[in-house]
Amino acid sequence: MALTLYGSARSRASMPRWYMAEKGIPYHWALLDLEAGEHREEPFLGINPFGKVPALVDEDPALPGGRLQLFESGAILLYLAERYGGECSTPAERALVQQWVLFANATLATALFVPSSREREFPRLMTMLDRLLEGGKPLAGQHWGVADCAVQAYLAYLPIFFPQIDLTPFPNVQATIAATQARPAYQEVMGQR
Ligand SMILES: N[C@@H](CCC(=O)N[C@@H](CS)C(=O)NCC(=O)O)C(=O)O
Repeated sequence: MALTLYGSARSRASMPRWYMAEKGIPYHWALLDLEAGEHREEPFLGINPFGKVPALVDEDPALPGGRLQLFESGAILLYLAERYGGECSTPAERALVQQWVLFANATLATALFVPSSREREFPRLMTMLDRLLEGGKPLAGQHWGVADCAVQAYLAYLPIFFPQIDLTPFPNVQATIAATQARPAYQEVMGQR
C-alpha cells in the first residue's frame, strides 16, 4: 500500500491530512505550488482533471488496476475512513458518516463561505450544531472519527477566517473549536500550513 496526498498549504488538503495524522495512516505528502499553477498542469491533471486539491492516489495490488485516484476532500475522507481508519463496517454506519461529511462539505461550507448564505443560514445551523455538540460526544459512533474530522475542521476555520463573528451564543461550538485546536494531530498538521 502506498498513499500519496496531493495538496497545498492553506487548502482543504488539511482535512485528510488531519484525519491521517489522527489515525496514524502513513502517506506521502505531495506539495503542489498553486501560485506556479502546478495543479493546472500534467501530471496533476491526470489525477484530478478539474485541477483542484486535494487529490489522493492509492497504489495497492489489491485494487483494480493496482491504483485508485480520487478527488474531492469528502470522497477522500470517506475512502480513508473505510479502507484505513476502521470505520463504516455496516451500511447504517456508513450512511451516518456520509451524512456528516456531506453536511460539512456542502451545507456547512456553503453557510460559512458564501456571503449571502452566511447571513441567512449561519445562525440557524450554529444554533442546532451547538445543541448537538453538547457534551462533546462523537457525531457518529463511539469514538472520534471522520464525521467529527469534517465538521470540526470547518468549525475551526471560524476563528481563522471570520474572527469578527461572535460565537459566545454558541458555547458548545466554542468548546468544540478549543478541543479541536488542542488535539496534537491537528496542531501538527495546521502548524505546517
Ligand atoms: N469541493 C472540493 C473543493 C476543492 C477546491 O476548491 N480546492 C481549492 C483549494 S482549497 C483549489 O484547488 N483551488 C485552486 C483552483 O481552483 O485553481 C473539495 O472539497 O475537495
